[in-house]
Amino acid sequence: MSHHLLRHYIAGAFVGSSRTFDNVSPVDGRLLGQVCEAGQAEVNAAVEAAAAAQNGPWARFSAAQRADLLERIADGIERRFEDFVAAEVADTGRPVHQARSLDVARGVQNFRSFAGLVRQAGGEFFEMRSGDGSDVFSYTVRKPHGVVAIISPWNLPLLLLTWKVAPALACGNSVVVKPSEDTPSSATLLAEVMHEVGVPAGAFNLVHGFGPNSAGEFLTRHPRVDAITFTGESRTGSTIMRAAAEGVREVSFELGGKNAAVVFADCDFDAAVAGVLRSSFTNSGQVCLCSERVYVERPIYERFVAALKAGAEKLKIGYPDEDGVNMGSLISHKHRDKVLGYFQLAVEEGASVVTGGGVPRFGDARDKGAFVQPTIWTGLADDARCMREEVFGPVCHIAPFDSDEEVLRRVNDSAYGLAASLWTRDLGRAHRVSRRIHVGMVWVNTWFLRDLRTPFGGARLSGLGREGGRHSLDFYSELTTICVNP
Ligand code: NAD
Ligand code: 6OD
Repeated sequence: MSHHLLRHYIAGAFVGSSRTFDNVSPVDGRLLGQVCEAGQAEVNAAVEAAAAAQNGPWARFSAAQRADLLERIADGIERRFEDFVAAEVADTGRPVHQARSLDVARGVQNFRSFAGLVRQAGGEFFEMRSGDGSDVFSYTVRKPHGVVAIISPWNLPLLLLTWKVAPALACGNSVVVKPSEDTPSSATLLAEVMHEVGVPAGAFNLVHGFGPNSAGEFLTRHPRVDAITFTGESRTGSTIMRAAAEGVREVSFELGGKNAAVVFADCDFDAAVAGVLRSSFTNSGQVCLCSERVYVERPIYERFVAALKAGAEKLKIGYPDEDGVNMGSLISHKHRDKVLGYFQLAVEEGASVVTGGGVPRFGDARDKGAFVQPTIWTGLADDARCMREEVFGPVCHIAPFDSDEEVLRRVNDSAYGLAASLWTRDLGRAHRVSRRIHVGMVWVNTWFLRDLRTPFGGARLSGLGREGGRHSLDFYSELTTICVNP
């Protein structure tokens, strides 16, 4: 990608602003371009454009027309598929094959999936006999909230943004999106696609910028925003919730995790090793669903630690387009400092470093990048900070356990509650254990496999509400009950 200036998209036009910030490659520190930073004026303009669209042509789109539009957006992303891949790779340093098979593919799928759902969505209908003997019927209609603010993180930029934009538009809302300051590129391309396929002016608006005292805060505090949907850190969720309290706006939060993988002695051993390798190190551990706590039943503990170590040491770290590369850089040097801080803290807390724990040396431009080694710890106490706080890097701790009750207690002993994965051949045990884990999602003998109709979200510090399928339609619409006494 050539040196660029990424602009906002407001009221159907690309607009700049006087303040800009740098867009930097995490692979080698190269300057990719500049990004405009929205101030209060740009955020006001975006919100006003979104509100105005609720009284313009966009408001007259039927559900079927909105579904057609979503399909055209999906087609538009597919037409520029490789541009999206390049944008995602440039901002994040992830392997090109991952951007193709996961990030951009899911961007397309999110629009197609919600197009199908909104075409099928109906309301509820009830009949009753009133006191005077007449048959009364009640039914529900779905209406948009109005203006929805969408704030997204950097770890799966297009996937997580479109996961919210698609259902919000499907329900007829206007949106103002603010991508992470670290990953502005794919959101800008999405705005170009919106423009190309004729999304009515004001229905989709994009502002770039940071969180506190910048575009994110201005957006979430704006009184004309009717609902806020946010993916990111739990602490940011609390801050946004306080902003949403003013005006009692709806919120939906997908927040952090400290997810457990539980490996029972009766598992398919090789599948469990491959599965945990994926769930701990995919996207350099920067997926909210990654397993940072691994519990292995004692009879296979030593063998499992050795096998995961061997697997982690075979992972190829490098440039996004290198043959056979498995892991790219972290998102930024700032994030690497945080991850390396935990690497040091783990040692201070008594961890044995089974593998990794540092920075790989390449002897080329990648030494200026934000790489870290895939890392495995053992020996930490359950109350160590490294066992309780989300690191969000390529790291897991492995501990042995002796019984279902013991592992359930330890898995549930967390302030977070996003996801868990179980590895066992005993499906009866899997059912019994799954329902007792306090999380939003449990995978059995797999990880990250998603049917987009299922509810997605977390308990405790991991979030508020569920999105996915009809749960998204419920969040992104206001239901009105109409009761008719004929
Ligand atoms: P973050 O909370 O720092 O930032 C997320 C977004 O919020 C960014 O766009 C940022 O600019 C904005 N923001 C920051 N402060 C704000 C404020 N005060 N007001 C309004 N907006 C603000 O998170 P991150 O570092 O970008 O992402 C990583 C985190 O996201 C991890 O904790 C990860 O677990 C979590 N995450 C959760 C899920 C999930 O589905 N549960 C998915 C992906 C990531
Ligand atoms: O698959 C999804 O729909 C989803 N929301 C994934 C979240 C991943 C977190 O990093």
